[in-house]
Formats: sequence, structure tokens, C-alpha cells
Amino acid sequence: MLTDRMAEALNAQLNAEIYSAYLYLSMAAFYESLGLPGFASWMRVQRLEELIHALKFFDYIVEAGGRVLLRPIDGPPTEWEGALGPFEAAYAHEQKVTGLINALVEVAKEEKDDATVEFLQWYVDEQVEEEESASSVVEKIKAAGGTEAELEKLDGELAMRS
Ligand code: OFO
Repeated sequence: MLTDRMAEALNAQLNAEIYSAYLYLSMAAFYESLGLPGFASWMRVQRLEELIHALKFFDYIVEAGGRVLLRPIDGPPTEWEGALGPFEAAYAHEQKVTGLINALVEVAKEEKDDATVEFLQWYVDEQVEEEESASSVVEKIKAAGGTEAELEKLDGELAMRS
């Protein structure tokens, strides 16, 4: 059984994961507007990953005897600087989410909730991948040097993400 504090913290993270999905969908829309469908496709896939993260919280709260409470989702930004802007923002966002997950682990430890500490380990590991996948694309965009041909090549590569 979750304590009230633990259930509240898990619900807040469920909300944050849905916000992440909304943010990445907004980035997909931005890339569509730049004529970079491969970049947009990468962001659409990321949006689905975030919904999976959210649903894992949903299921866990229910299984652990808590109540899921869906809250309003903040509106995401809609404009960034060029092709690099969204991925730089995505990397910064994932670093922030890592901090949120770490704080959640601390709450679970303070609540002496071993099951939730164990459940959260999946997210601790996942955040290492999340940061890496955003930062690796930041590096690729920088390496492309902003030329049209290189960006198009990278667009084709990012379109492969499934
Ligand atoms: Fe859910 O990991 Fe990204 O935000």
C-alpha cells in the first residue's frame, strides 16, 4: 500500500511523463514545419516511449493500491532555434527528468517503501539511455555542420528509428 505522500509523488511523475510526450510531439510538429520528416519521426517515436513510461506509472499506482489522479498538462514550447534547438532542449529536458526520478527514489526511501524503490530502478536505468539518445543526436547535428545536404542525410538516418 502506498503512503499518501508516495502516491502523490508517483502521480506527479505520471503527469511529468505525459508532459514529456506532449513536448516531443510539439518538437515533431516543429520539425515537420522545417521540412525534416525524419527528425519529426524520431520525435514521434520518443513520444510513444514517454507514453509507455507514463502507463508504467499508471499500472504501478493501481497495483500498489493507490489512486491515479490525472492532472492538467502544461502546454509545451512550440518554437526552437533551427534543427539543433529541439534536440538541445530534449537533452536538457532528460537531464531534468533524471533529477525528478532520483528525487522520487529519495521519497520512496524516506517512506521506507522498498517495492517502489525497486520499481523505480527501471526508470533510473532508462534515464541513462534517455540522456544518451538525445545527446548523441545533438553531437550528430553539430557534426553535420548545418549544411543542407548533411542535414538531409541525418534526416534519413533519424527516420530509421522504430
Ligand atoms: Fe520518460 O524519459 Fe524522457 O522524459
